[in-house]
Amino acid sequence: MPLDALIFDVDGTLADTEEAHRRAFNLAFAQADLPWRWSVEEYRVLLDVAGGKERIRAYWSQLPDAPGPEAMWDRILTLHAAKTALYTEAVRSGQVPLRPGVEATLRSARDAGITLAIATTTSRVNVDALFEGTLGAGALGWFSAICTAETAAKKKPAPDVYLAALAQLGLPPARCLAVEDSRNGVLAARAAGLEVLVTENAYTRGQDFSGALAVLDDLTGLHALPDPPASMMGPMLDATR
Ligand code: XBP
Ligand code: MG
Repeated sequence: MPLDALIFDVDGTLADTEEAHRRAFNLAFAQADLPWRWSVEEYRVLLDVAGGKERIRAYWSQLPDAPGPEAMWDRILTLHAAKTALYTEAVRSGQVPLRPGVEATLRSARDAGITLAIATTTSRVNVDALFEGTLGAGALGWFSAICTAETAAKKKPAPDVYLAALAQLGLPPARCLAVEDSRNGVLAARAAGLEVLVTENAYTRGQDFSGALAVLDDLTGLHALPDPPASMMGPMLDATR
């Protein structure tokens, strides 16, 4: 069946943002006089929890000085707001480029008349900042639906953000393809009834991507895709040949 829409995850898929997230978390912890510093290895494990606020809660909850849930959540909201300010500042200044093949894929999909959408667990301001620092804010207009943490309270691996994107597009899942970088993303997309293509990265390499149509190093490899998804993406791939 030909493809009507591509629905993209953001973090780790459009850009390798997780290092910028990790540094922003650590800076926010330092500014708040907290001794926490997440190493790359520790952060790889923490990424199993989608969403920055939820990630801090999962980490803090297993420390001996963890306060009660309400006091903890208040503190987390303040910490996360500081982290978001630091992250958006870094990303808006162009410190994180798009991953290889992303811009070409977006442009060829548009040329082929394929609708674009975003389904991410990150905050909307983070998506805006990434585009401001890369393709320019105008490219946000390329997407017919931008569904974020504010759209769906239940984060990946729950399907909610993908279901919201499908509802906004008014399309059935069979006519869309999700592009993801993580196991949580694959589970979310599959639970929403979508086929999913994985572009793995340093943080997600080696995860269990069962259920994905294909696993690529990055989106420069689209022409070498097996069938499906090659047949689904046919018109779009033809446009770039
Ligand atoms: C990525 C995330 C995000 C970011 C942090 O998941 O879990 O939470 O790490 O962003 P996915 P916030 O790529 O599957 O959407 O701090 O704004 O939550
Ligand atoms: Mg991701």
